Formats: sequence, C-alpha cells, structure tokens
Amino acid sequence: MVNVEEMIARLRGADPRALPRLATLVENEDPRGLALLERLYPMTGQAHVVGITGPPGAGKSSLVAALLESIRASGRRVAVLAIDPSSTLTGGAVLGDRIRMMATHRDEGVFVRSMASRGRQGGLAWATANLVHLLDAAAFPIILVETVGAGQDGTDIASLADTVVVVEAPGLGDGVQAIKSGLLEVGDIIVVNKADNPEANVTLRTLRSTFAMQHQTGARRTPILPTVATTGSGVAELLAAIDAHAAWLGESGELAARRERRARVEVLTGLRAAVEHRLNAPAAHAPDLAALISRVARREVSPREAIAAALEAPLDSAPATQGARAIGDERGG
Ligand SMILES: Nc1nc2c(ncn2[C@@H]2O[C@H](COP(=O)(O)OP(=O)(O)O)[C@@H](O)[C@H]2O)c(=O)[nH]1
Ligand SMILES: [Mg+2]
Repeated sequence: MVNVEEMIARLRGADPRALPRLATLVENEDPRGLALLERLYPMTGQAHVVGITGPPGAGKSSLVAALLESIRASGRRVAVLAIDPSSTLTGGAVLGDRIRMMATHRDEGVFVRSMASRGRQGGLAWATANLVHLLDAAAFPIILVETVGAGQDGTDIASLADTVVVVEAPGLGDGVQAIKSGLLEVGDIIVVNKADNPEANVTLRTLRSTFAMQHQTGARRTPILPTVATTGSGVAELLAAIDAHAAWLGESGELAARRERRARVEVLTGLRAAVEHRLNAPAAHAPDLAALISRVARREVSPREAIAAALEAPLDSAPATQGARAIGDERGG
C-alpha cells in the first residue's frame, strides 16, 4: 500500500500521471478517489483559491490564460479549473487556445482541467470543491477556478474561493446590468475587460461611482481594474491586486472567517447529498430502510429512533488502498 507521503510526492510531480489520474477519480466521485482525498485533506488549506466569474464572453478564459503566464513568470506553479455550463466532457474545447497551448507544452508547473456542468447540477459544487482540495494537496500555491456567473453559479463561487474576481466587459453586462445581477456583491476585485473597446470607460465610470456610493464604509476598497486579456494589458496589475487581497485576507482575519464559511457550506451540502443519496439508493445499499419503516408502522420503534438508526449506517466507501493502487500502478508502463 502507498503511504500518504509517497502519494503526495507523486502528486507534486514525482509521477506526472498521478495527478491527472486521481483528478479523474475524484471528479467521477469514484469511492477510491474520495477515500484517498480524505487522507490528503489534513495537508490542504495552503493554496490561494481565486474564482474568476462573469457573464459568457466577458473574456474570463482569455484572462485566465494571461494570468497563467504572469503567475508562471513570477515563478509559481498554478492550477486551473474551468467549469463550462453547456459543454459535455470534451476536455480542452472549453478552454481558450492559449491555455490549451500551455497545458500541452508539458509545463509541469501548470495543471488545467475543465469540467462540464451540464447534467450534474447538484454535484457540481461538490465535485469542484473536491478537485480544489486535490490541487491544494498537490501544492499548487494558487488555483484559478473559472465559472460563468449566472444565477446560482455566481454565488456558488463565493463559497469556494478565497478571492472572487468578477469580470465584466463593455456592452455585455454593462455596469447597470451587472449591479442588478448581484454578481458584483461577491466580487473582491472587479475587472472591466476588453478595455480596448472605447465604451469601456463608460462601464468603468459607472462601476466606480456605484461602488463609491455603496461601499464607502468598508475598511477595504474593492479595486476596479481595466484589462485587455488578449494583449495582457493590465494583467500584471490584476495579479498584484489578487496577491494584495491574499495578504489582506490573512492580516484582517477574514481568511479564517471565509474558510469557516466554506467548510460549513461543504459539510452541509455533502450532508444533504448523502441523505438524499441514501434515500434514493437501490434496496441492496439501503437494506434497513424498508424494514425500519415497517417497524415504525408496527409501533416497534418510534419514527425518531428509525431516523437515528438510518443515519447511523456507515457511508459507502471503498478501502483507501484501492485508490492508492489506482494512482500508483502502471508506472512507467
Ligand atoms: N477585443 C478584445 N477581445 C477580447 C478580450 N478578451 C477576450 N476577448 C475575446 O472575447 C471572446 C470571448 O473570450 P473568452 O475568454 O472565451 O470569454 P469567456 O466566455 O468569458 O471565457 C474571444 O473571442 C476573445 O478573443 C479583450 O480584452 N479585448
Ligand atoms: Mg470561458
């Protein structure tokens, strides 16, 4: 059996195929992958998780690609999770050309994974959180998560990321529409991308005056930054703002508060999913439920006792060693 230290060493680069393999197991909620992740969890909490959100077409993927280059230039390893609301599991098709290029350049300091969200509504936040933990354990100091900020997704990212970057573009979600969507509320940094468009100045002005009115009292000012993702203009400033926010989180005590909130959301989401899963499980995996219900009907146990008994059954999980073998086998093969 593979011990945790060896597994970590493999994930951190000793075995280049270990991370993609385990990521696939975790993404598919394979019990072996989840059992391994459980053992890695104590090592996580080091990464700075940055959510990049905003309407489709605003330039999120382009901005992520530009940020990747900036972060690599600063000497740091970086991982990207891109969540696409429409595509099926087509891998790189979701991502911008530049990200795909970097990911295929065998730069071991870059890990990129895209996930389709279609058909996995409830499980998406869960799968994303698990992958973030895995990348964290793999010692990426910074993890970028790209999501479309529409409806539920836009607020989801706030419960996953340490820093939320909201990307707007002139003419798309203009300032006013962005304010209405509630997306700006979750933004720690606001970006007006496509600043090469002359209308960008109007969007910038609108957002700045709105924030000047709404956020006057806060100790921290929300930066509102123009970028041109396609040329890289403004990207160094954006990375500086992201790093400054990370420092502020630590100094202000806000990091601990956010992590507490994140853990709460994750546990409650998982708990609901586990109960739901158990209720919908085939008879073989929920053997006592029908019997318990009959016993309640016969007055042999109370409904409360039956509920307690149903919740006591252990969660389905395969032995961790199987997962260890799944990432450890076929080395050099
Ligand atoms: N002119 C201009 N086009 C951009 C800029 N950033 C992205 N784009 C283009 O906008 C389109 C959508 O970009 P993409 O990154 O896929 O947006 P996403 O849907 O938010 O991920 C692409 O054709 C990009 O080349 C920019 O700063 N200026
Ligand atoms: Mg995109």
